[in-house]
Amino acid sequence: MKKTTLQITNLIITPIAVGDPPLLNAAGLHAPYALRIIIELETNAGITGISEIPGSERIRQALEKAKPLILGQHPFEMNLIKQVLKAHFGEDAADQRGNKPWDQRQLIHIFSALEVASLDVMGKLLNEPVVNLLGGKARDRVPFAAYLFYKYEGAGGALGFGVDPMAKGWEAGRQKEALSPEQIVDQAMSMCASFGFKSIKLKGGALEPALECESILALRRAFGAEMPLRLDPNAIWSLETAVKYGKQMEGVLEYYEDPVRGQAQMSQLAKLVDIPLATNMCTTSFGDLPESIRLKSEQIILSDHHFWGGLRASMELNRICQTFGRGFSMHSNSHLGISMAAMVHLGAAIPQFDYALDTHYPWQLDEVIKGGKLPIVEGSVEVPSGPGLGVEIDQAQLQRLHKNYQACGLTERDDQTAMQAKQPGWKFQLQRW
Ligand code: GKR
Ligand code: MG
Repeated sequence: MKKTTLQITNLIITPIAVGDPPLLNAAGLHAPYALRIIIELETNAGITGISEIPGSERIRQALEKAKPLILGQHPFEMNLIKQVLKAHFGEDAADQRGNKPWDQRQLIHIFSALEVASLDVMGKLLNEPVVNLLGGKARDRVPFAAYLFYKYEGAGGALGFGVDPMAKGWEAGRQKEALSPEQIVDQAMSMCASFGFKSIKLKGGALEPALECESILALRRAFGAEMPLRLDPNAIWSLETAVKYGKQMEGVLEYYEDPVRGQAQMSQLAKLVDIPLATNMCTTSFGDLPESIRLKSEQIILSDHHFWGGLRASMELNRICQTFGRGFSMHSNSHLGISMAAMVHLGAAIPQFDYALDTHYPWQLDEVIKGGKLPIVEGSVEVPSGPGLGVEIDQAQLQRLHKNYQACGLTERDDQTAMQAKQPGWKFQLQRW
């Protein structure tokens, strides 16, 4: 009997806009909607694989251009698909990442979208969870950290800076202003009470460094030494500032994430401050690793399957970190449950698990998967047990969020413009303090 070759028959690319509160960072302010793209990769076996990546009109158009190149390809032949994509789009140049806290490379987004969807197809065909395609579970539950943000009051979405007075618990907590150390402690209490997180990360680079350092010390007083704390100024501090405040946080921070810009400055800082340094901005691709190792610029590399070329590439990164004595954790951006499921499968499979992973998940109330949000209990998420990613698209929600996208007028993430609505004339700076 002739075996029918498995083929990709269609790629459905749906941009969506997800309600996001007014969170502050080094690049400005989150707009009321965060953009994502949902991918459905259909095959002639009647099986559809899904994935989610950060949204941008530029990436959506690139995905549309990639579509005719991958139709008819075998969905497991990702090495070949990568070659085809590289031949068409060219390699991402290092400077295409951009100088913002998030990554703007094109090929890496497209490849990650296709690789996760391909693994979902594979898992569904074999009736096995994605974690088993990555070598199987090293743990059943994956720990995440509370991710705190300075913020203006507001719920995001259609409410923008408005608040929903009927909200309760964390839904009310996430709307509150947080511009002082006391308000950050309140935010942490509310988030940890709702999700049971056992580590805390504070997004810095938004307010005066002295206030951000004081917020970390206030969190330490409130939660005690058993709660690991991290601060991430997104590379916007000078070396002098990073040393000054780093000294005050020695023995308090679990790690110091991208306080300064570039491997050379991180390497200098590592010699001056006794806190492990972590990065998702200075070492962001395999090509950056030799210099990171040579300069000893970071002790912890924050992977992100959306930006490191998928789940299998992130497994490779984890092994490289093990080989060179580097810690490994995971970076995030505003996201929904398909990305969360992929992060959980990866987090369950990595041999070396050093630190609770980042997630923005509690900040987004919207969801695109059936059954609503994956529960975070005691700070961790159970690996979905169904085939593939173990989550399915709720088509009604997908269409609702797509309508949000069409209505909101946003086509790219632009935190500077969102910030200018609050502070006219505000400009992003490579080094602010
Ligand atoms: O969501 O504002 C944000 C963050 O600043 C995000 O864009 C960063 O990429 O969380 C990220 C980080 O750790 O740098
Ligand atoms: Mg970071």
